[in-house]
Amino acid sequence: MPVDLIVLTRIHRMLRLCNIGPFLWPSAWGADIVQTRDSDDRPALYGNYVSARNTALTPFAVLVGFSKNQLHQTVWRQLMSCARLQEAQLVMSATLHEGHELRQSGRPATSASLQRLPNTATVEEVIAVLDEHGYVIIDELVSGDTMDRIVQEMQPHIDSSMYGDEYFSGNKTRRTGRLMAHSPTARELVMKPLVLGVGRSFLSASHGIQLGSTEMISIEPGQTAQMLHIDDMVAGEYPYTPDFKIYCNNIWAVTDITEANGGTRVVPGSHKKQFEEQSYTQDDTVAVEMSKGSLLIFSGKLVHGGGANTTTDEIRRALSLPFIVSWMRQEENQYLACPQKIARTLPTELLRVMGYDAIYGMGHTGALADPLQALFEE
Ligand SMILES: O=C(O)CCC(=O)C(=O)O
Ligand SMILES: [Fe+2]
Repeated sequence: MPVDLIVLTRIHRMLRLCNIGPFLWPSAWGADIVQTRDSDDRPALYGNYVSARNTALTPFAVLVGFSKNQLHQTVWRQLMSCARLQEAQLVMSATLHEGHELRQSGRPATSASLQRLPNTATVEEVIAVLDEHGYVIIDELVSGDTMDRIVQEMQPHIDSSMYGDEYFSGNKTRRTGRLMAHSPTARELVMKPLVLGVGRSFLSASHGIQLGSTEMISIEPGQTAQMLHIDDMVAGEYPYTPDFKIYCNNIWAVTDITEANGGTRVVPGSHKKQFEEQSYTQDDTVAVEMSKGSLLIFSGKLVHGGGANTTTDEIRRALSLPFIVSWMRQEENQYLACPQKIARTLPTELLRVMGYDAIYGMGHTGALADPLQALFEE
């Protein structure tokens, strides 16, 4: 059967929860789902998985439709009598919904109906659209030249970046990090008042915000669509309410971005639901098309994924510079990704956003000391 990417994401998350496989961003492992019901028509997923540590095929099973609380002893015993489940070395329960029973009604948006604002928009205007639709595009917030400069600054690092994996990061996609160390122009994007203002306002329930990571994502011809996911998943499996906002992504168009060259695909409005309540496919998505210098801002709760590059000769480049709440672990460790020798040359305001701060004491360097003191100590 064709592997449903949402199901695969969910299994991956179950595996991570159970501490199985490399405890990494979804990479370097694969799952192969062979059946969705057992012989007595009881709902279950069976399959084999491989991981970087354990390359032998390992059978696993996920019991579908039962949360841990619902998995009453009797039901458990009944299910465990099933031969296929006994075979599995791993048995997990998940509140998965089978098929696409929860598919959204109505047709997905088309690129003509995407939510866009001009570059004169205010923080309040951006937040209003972001809260309602889960994403917004700001057209041409910086010049095309700015983006060309970033590519020039990053080119040697892009050229030496590895391709990713087949399941999440993309085997025809190069991801390049450490932009704060290598690209003075990318530093300006992080500090753009509108973008910083939206990040602070969107995540205002937290005492502060910080840069979550810096990543140039170059999608090359032949790359297929990335699995659909939410970025909040980096923080774990908690049943976050829609108001518990922790992640605000900013994806800049470094080249003109089209549906054909791999524009990010989003499911408008999906940020209003718990991830577990969702069962979306690529048919529910719309591709974000935007010209070079434009910005896509979206909630960490919005279902999305990189698009397929069906062109033969265009590389889609986008720069992801998300803001996250100040108490969360950064995906890219800014204290090591940007060597201290370079960090000491950067403006204080940027260093604060990179995490050199101690808001409510979190991140202090001893007796509530300001981490900037330690940075500049000999
Ligand atoms: O490349 C894109 O358009 C999106 C990438 C993405 O969502 C991710 O890697 O988390
Ligand atoms: Fe993402």
